[in-house]
Amino acid sequence: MMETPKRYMITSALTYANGPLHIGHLAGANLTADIYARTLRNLGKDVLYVGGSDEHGAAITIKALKEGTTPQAIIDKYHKMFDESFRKIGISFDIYHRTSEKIHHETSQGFFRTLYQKGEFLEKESEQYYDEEAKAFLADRYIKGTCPKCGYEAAYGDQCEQCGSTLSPTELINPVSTLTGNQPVLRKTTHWFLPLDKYEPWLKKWINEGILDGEKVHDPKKWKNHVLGQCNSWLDSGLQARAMTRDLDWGVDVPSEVKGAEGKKLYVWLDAPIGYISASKQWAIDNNKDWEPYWKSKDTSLIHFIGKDNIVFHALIFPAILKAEGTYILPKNVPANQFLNLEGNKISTSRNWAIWLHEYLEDLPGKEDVLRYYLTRIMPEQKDSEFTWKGYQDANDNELVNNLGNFINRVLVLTKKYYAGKIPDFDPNLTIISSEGEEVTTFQDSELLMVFDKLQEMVEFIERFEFRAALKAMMEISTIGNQFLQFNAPWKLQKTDPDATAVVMNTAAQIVVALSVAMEPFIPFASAKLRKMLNLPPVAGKGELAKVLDSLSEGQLLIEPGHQLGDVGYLFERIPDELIEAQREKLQATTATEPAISYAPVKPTIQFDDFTKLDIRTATILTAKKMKKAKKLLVLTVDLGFEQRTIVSGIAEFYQPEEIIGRQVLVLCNLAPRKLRGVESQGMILMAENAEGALSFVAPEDGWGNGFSVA
Ligand code: B3M
Ligand code: ZN
Repeated sequence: MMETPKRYMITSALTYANGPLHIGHLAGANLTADIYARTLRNLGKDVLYVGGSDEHGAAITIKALKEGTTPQAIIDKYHKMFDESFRKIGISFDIYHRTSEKIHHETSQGFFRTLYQKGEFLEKESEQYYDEEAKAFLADRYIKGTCPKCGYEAAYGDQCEQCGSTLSPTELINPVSTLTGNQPVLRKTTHWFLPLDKYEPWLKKWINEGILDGEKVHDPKKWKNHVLGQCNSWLDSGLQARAMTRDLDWGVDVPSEVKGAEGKKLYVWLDAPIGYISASKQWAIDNNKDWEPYWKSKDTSLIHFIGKDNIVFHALIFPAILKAEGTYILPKNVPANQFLNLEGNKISTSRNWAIWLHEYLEDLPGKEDVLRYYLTRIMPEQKDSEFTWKGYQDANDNELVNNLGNFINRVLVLTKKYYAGKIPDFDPNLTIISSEGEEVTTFQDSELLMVFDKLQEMVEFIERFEFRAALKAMMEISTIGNQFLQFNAPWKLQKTDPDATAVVMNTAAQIVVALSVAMEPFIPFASAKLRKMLNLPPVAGKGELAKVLDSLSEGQLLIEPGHQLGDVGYLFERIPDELIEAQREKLQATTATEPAISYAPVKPTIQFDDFTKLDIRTATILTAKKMKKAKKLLVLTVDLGFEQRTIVSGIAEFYQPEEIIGRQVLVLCNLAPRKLRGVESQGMILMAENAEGALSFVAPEDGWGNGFSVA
């Protein structure tokens, strides 16, 4: 029997600090964890929720290389951005940490040391790919090639981003160095390997039966199918020892007392998940708390929220590391999400096909909850899903405005109107009509029991990581409220039966209060705004939901008659078409300015003799005019020094005749003459052509003499 957990340790995948956050990051590992953590806090549970930036690994150093700056500058820039964006969108980390902190280096080195001293590692010399020009060993993202599993041509040395397979560099077909584009050579180096093959039997039992050292520790039926599936496909193909160190100069040093440690760093997938523990330690220091029960007590429920590309690292490798260390608990669940697509395409950083969180926050201020709501509604829980701006607008207009906002607004406005903003007292024995259209006589039979059921349903869904269904349950409370108002029509009833109206309006106010708590995990900003309108303190994550559930089950009111409301306003507003159009255009435009460049393949090899057959000379353009009835052609005369020639050139779309007179160019002058629109062209001007087909002169420097050969 597993007991109910005493506390929860919740983690969101640490984001590589090598580019801004986008909606995919939110939908995968962060919004999920945040809703989960907020709900548990509202239930009065003991929760520690940590996140942070992943600041090591090739993802960082390669970005620095590309931008001509240092890894430190890169991580500082993006860590700050992440911290700000997460805060603004309301991700309620208890601490947002970073793996470049000293405490993290020490913690992860401590792990390595323990495993080393326990003799868990295999020290192995092996042949690894090496880039002779960059003088670097190539592991992980330093090497690319064709995926042996799916044929994707840009798979990394550790993982194929197309099919999600975990790879090792030697499995890649046609490997090339991402540093120089060179073909790597094999060279010997020594590393420390985690013998995953040795752990395979217990990992199998733990994953599939939830049994560890003879004890039931989790329920595999509660794990998502695709998570179990990925783990088992790995386990079935046989685990292999995996190197836990790298030859790199950016990362956590292998502890210096280890013989041969010099120049070696911890593998980023060893240090990164330990980042959750370092973050917890820092949180404990900052808050004068003890971190250890969260990581070492069997009555803690450890939950890792991640995207599907991180499954094996969190469900096999990190648990193996924790178990090898010996004093830690293993995750109770790893509820990985699938991927979120955007307007028909995969989200892609390199093609700039994304909604960047910092831009969203700037472009659509005050709409944090709309994004949270819509992302939860379409969350890729079981399969990939899709963000569209139209879907975003519809969810806002039809659900947040028309359902939730409308119900709350009607109740608050009518309370202001009929009772000067005071919750009315009522006679509980009067007859009203339920949201199901039935006449009910007692307050107890009324809506509040249905609301109680929905709240419980919502909590159960969240406990099962079914956030879409949980959100729906929350919204159904509002639907109940709307139907209840519709059936009783207090705006009419008030004229004929003010006493019955008071029952209706009091009940409706109770539903609004229940909603203000229920919506907090999903749309915390609207919840805070509503609590202000209700003149109640904000939901502070101290068991408010538990109190609401208790009160409802005991037939107690959530807000007392006579309670005075605050100022009332709208919670949500319609999103105008122009706003959606602007966002759509932005998406298309940013992509257009940074297209994926497709380079023409290199032509078959020629010999030097083939080249010397070309007679290319320097020349100056003397005259230029447009060719009649030919949009693309200019008729030029050029001075080759030894003679002048007429050349017809297809550059009219890129150059005006007057601007090119006097320009120096290169001319292929032994090309057989040919007639273009009746004019004989006696040679060809050499041009460079880019991916969009635009042309540019390639030329010697100004003032260079004419008639000289290109060699
Ligand atoms: N930084 C990969 C990612 O951002 C990696 C996750 C680490 S979690 C410990 O997708
Ligand atoms: Zn693949």
